[in-house]
Amino acid sequence: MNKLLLNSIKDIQKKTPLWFLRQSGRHVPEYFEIRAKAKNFIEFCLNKNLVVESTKLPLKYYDLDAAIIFSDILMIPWAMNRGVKFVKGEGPILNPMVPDVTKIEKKIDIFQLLRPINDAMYILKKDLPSHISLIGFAGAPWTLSCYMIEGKGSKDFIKTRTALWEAKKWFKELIDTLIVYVAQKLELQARAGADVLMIFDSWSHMIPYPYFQEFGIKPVAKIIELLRSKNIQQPIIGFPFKAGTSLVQYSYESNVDCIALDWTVDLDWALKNLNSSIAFQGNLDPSSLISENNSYLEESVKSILQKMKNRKFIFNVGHGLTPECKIKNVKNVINMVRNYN
Ligand code: 1CP
Repeated sequence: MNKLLLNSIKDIQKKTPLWFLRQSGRHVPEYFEIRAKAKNFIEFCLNKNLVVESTKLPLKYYDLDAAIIFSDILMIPWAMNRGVKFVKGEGPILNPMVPDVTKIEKKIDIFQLLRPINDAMYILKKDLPSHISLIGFAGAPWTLSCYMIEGKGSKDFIKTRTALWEAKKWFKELIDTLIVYVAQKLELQARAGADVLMIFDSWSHMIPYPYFQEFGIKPVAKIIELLRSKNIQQPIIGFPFKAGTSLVQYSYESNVDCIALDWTVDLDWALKNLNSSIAFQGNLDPSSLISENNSYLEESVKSILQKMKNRKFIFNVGHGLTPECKIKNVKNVINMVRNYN
């Protein structure tokens, strides 16, 4: 079966595929009923039936070209025994790692610990209509290290940035370990039937410029090299969130097949400056999906489609849908993209 999303990473298509980052989450009403069936968020992500149900949930409402496996980037830190918990109203909490002091766990079996993801993917592969691409994903080593060192989200990740130069040997060891585990998590999903793999570097804008190549680009290139050496050929979407001008180097050196662009990126600039051989994904501002007044939303959708006309392109938001986003606005966007010529 022809999958529009896969085709559009390889070549320019007449039609534009679309899906939405965090499409399965909290803006869909039944999400809470599904989540309530598990004891906590980690148990939710480890329950193959609940994972299947929530991955399929957005397809009940929307005509989409992809389903993203319901999971979280913090399942790798969980597997590394970092005590990951999701606390209501606070987000994720981990046992913080102390640079140069905390021992780095190197002997875990990702394939065994994350087996429910494998099992859910096998079920999804059978259940999903064949035109829909199934997306597997992982967090990039830098973003995972941010959560593991800080022990939670942060507005500036100062402890992680300091570790870059104060505990460089230890920090490199952590990143090198994460490269292996991220590649294994992606391998597991590819072998279980993922059509596309995505690497989220949600905190790439926290990397100080002199370190961007070493910790924002090289780990991604290394992960892709490891996957290709195991004959895993699925296309890779990289998402260096808000990386600004560093997107240029990332587009040439990370070896991703598609680069996801956040809502701060000027598409004219991107067309001029980024590697023209790779596909783009993005970059609608998810906040435009909140309002009753759709004029800015409609203007943005048209402008994105117009600019990306002669480009390998996947329509998406420039970051995750938020709980406030309205289902009718998402439907409006889908109609516009489907009817665009
Ligand atoms: O459509 C989907 O919802 C797909 C599943 C998915 C994905 C791709 C979830 C479920 N999380 C993620 C990735 C993820 N998790 C990222 C990368 C993408 C991004 O930047 O948004 C990050 C940074 C996380 C970490 C995370 N998970 C946070 C912290 C964010 C921060 O600002 O520090 C939080 C709050 C979560 C919980 C989570 N993960 C997923 C959902 C639906 C939720 C909300 C849990 C809930 O309230 O029920």
